[in-house]
Amino acid sequence: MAEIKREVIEQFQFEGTYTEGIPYGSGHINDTFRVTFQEEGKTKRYILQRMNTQIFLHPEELMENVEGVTSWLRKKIEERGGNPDRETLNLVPTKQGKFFYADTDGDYWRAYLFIEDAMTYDLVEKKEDFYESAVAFGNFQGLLADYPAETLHETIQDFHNTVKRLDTFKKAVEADVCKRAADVQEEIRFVLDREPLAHKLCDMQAEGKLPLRVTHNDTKLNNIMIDNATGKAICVIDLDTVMPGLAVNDFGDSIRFGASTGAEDEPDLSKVSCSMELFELYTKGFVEGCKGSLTKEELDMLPVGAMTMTYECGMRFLTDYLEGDHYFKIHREGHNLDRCRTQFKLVRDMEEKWEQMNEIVNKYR
Ligand code: A2G
Repeated sequence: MAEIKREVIEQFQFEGTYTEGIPYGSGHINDTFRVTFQEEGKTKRYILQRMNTQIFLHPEELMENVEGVTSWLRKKIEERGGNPDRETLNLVPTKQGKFFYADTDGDYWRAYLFIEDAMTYDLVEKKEDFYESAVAFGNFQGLLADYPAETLHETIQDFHNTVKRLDTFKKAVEADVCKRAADVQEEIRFVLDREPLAHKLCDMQAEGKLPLRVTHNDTKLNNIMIDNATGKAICVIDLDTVMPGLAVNDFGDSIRFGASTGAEDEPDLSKVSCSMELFELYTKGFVEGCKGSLTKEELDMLPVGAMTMTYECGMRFLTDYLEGDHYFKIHREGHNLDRCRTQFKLVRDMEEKWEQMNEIVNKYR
């Protein structure tokens, strides 16, 4: 984790005198801090992030996306009488009026208003929270339905191109730079046995059977802020991967993360399964939130989206494990392997519950 630099603090239009900066949240990609300022007895807090430019190779383009999308959301939220300071992320500009600062070491930083009296959750604590998050992600798609998607930059090329992910995985197995492949033969076989799954949605997209939409691409429960007082989902966060994509993948990633009965890195796999109760709650909320905008094919493919995203994510964790853990931040030895195993346990569980998943989707379409 990087340190906050004085130089950085001084660049942004923060109000008051800097008193504290602490690491914040459980993100795997950027370094996130909550910074506190005091002015005339009043406390102001902000989120300050050092962007991961190993992963996001074009931070200027990424910030153009974030600026475009957050100002669009602000306008839409104002129009419907909401509170844009709480219902969308709001960038804090630098003193030069830019939305990021490149420091003297070449690190890129950005800042947001901190949303007070709201939290994110890594695990579903109350079932309503998960339903709320579904409505929020559905809504997010709805609010951005007429956003000019072609103006968005692809912040990570082929982010959810599962076929390319599989290709990268195979290369990692072959190269085996850390000599770890021998110990994970079962997991490698698991991926290879399901090759057709990697192709399903990519093929449909190529054939024009699934429309390209503005998507979030990282729709985990913990990317939604829930208001402490009302229990309502108020704000979608982490907009780094907002780009054109498939709605079913946004749906699928939420199920992967939030409908699991265990944490993403739970080492005890007996605690990990895909809860059909949570799957149903999310399906209901998401379909409602999208307000009739999903096509027949998209609705048909919701369960495939769930399975594909889970499979892809497990494969990405395994690739990173094989390559020496350079992508996802790890906090213990074998962390990426534990994460991979939870994902594959979920895929297996979904395979067993396949019929039920399809019945649930049919109930809400
Ligand atoms: O970890 C990150 O948020 C990833 N984001 C996301 O794709 C998913 O793999 C997740 C798993 O918890 C990026 O790679 C940008």
